[in-house]
Amino acid sequence: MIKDWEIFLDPYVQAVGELKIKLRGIRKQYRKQNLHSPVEFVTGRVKPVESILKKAQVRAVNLDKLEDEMQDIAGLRIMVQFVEDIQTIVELLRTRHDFKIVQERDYITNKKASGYRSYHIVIEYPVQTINGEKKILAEIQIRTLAMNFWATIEHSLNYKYKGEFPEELKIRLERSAEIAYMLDEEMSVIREEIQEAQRLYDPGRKQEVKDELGNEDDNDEELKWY
Ligand code: 0O2
Ligand code: 0O2
Repeated sequence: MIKDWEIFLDPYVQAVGELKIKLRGIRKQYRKQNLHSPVEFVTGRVKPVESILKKAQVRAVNLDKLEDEMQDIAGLRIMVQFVEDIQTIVELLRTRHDFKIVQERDYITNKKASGYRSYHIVIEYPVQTINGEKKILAEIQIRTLAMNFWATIEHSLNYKYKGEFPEELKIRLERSAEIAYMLDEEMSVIREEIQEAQRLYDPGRKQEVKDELGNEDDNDEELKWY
């Protein structure tokens, strides 16, 4: 039984903080070289204790086995503009030496029954603690902006209906997932034209370097209206 959640979750908090900086760093490097970034923005969170307990109960996970059996206590999300960017990121993550990929789940080719699409990568990440190195599991979800829009809406509705959607709502959600995917496909068709336009007109880029050494903090740039 976990007596002190704060101590248990500490390495996860550290991992999410470090991984947010690292993954946001990918975007910064692409943009500084004036290249299309496959990363649009990155978010992360440590799963709240209440959600851990609920998921453990539903999945019959023994609390003593959480470290091995709950892969998303540390969760990162990478949002991308185009479906093709997902593969670019997956390949980039596979080449890294600062963590080990232990599982990949492709819910883009194999969407979930709900309509959910995303690419999930589970990593083993070494956290340096005062008691030595501790390896923890973290889940990185990679999805387009359209997939994220759908998942966020569906997630809120899930809270309301506790997964038991009325039939009509279920059908509408499935249908809107398909429409979101059609939007992604349409955007892919005109991807090169969009990227060319973004290269020509990108007012956000110049404001990124905030000191002489180029050390910005780890925050995402503000979303801007053009
Ligand atoms: P809810 O309940 O989902 O609405 P920053 O200051 O930007 O460095 P910050 O503010 O701590 O960091 O958070 P960040 O990184 O911008 O994003 C936090 C949000 O990320 C959370 O929203 C989560 O919804 C979402 N999130 C990111 N990764 C995951 C993940 O792997 N799984 C899940 N479930 N959510 C994720 P809220 O508003 O805190 O919560
Ligand atoms: P949260 O933090 O509230 O988002 P499985 O055994 O495969 O069903 P597992 O092992 O947890 O489940 O892995 P999975 O399905 O690869 O990833 C689970 C996470 O993916 C969820 O976290 C969601 O963030 C996201 N997800 C999966 N399916 C759906 C879906 O139908 N709709 C939405 N909106 N998100 C989904 P949690 O645990 O639900 O928690």
